[in-house]
Amino acid sequence: MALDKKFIDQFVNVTAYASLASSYLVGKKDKIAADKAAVDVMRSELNKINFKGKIVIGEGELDEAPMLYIGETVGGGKVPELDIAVDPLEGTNFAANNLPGALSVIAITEKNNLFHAPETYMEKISSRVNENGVIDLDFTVKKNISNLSDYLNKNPENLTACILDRPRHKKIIDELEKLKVKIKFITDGDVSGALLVTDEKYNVDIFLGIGGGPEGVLAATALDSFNCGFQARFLFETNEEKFRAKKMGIKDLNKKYELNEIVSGDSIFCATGITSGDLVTGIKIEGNKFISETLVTHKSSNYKKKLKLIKNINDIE
Ligand code: VTB
Repeated sequence: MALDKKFIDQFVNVTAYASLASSYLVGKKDKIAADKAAVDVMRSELNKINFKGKIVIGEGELDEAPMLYIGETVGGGKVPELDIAVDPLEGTNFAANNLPGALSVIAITEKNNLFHAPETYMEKISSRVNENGVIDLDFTVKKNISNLSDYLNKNPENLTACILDRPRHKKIIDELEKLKVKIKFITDGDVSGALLVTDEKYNVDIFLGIGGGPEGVLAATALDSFNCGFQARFLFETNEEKFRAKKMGIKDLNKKYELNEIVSGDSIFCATGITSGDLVTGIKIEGNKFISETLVTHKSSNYKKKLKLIKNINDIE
């Protein structure tokens, strides 16, 4: 079954209002307050929508987060039953320091169609290629770049790879440099990083590296609508992480996940800009009005759009 189109505007409102709430705390050097503002509003907006949602990716486990915790039920109705992944403030550093790229993100599928990702690191790879055997998490960087170069008919020196700037990526970065691939380093925010492959205008051909698992699931939802390729593998550092993963039902901790094992069926994805970044522009306030921009996808209707909303701040209950 497809998700009703009426949900598109309703979920856009959720991330737009959460972004507005967080935008008042931009540049205040307080990550926790900026996150809390987005969480509170996201939760109350979700509860105004007529559906029964289960948070499968949220602010943490019940013992870690009082709101939008994993397993929490949201929504003001009994049907339809949907799974929800949220990242009310993706890029808390960006918001706290008034840097580009802070987003409010949500992904929705029908019940049991969204992966319940544990709060661990995830090795990820995304590109515009959606065919088996071209880009693969198990290939070397060299092989992936050479395949991508053939596939896109571009020399490696004309390819751009996006990666989080972290010491853990030294080997990948050294390899990319050796191959003369251009690198777009991001300091945070790999939901946006992974999505820069969705349109040639962003000038990113491949995204790779290790970031958050929950962020990977969110990005995968949008990548699915853009018909892009994505693969992932969780990385567990501690025994506690392994234990939690097993408790969540993950049997093979080293499994490589294909996109359709992370998200299946119909989906809606919304990412609203809090501060302006590569993907969307941030919240602007003009007098009584606020302007937001949201990247929205709805898989079954092939809807992919950047929606600008202009709303009266006083109209928000
Ligand atoms: C990752 C990434 C996120 O934080 O979770 C990162 O997926 C934290 O990574 O997009 P480090 O532990 O290396 O700092 C973000 O960049 C922002 O939430």
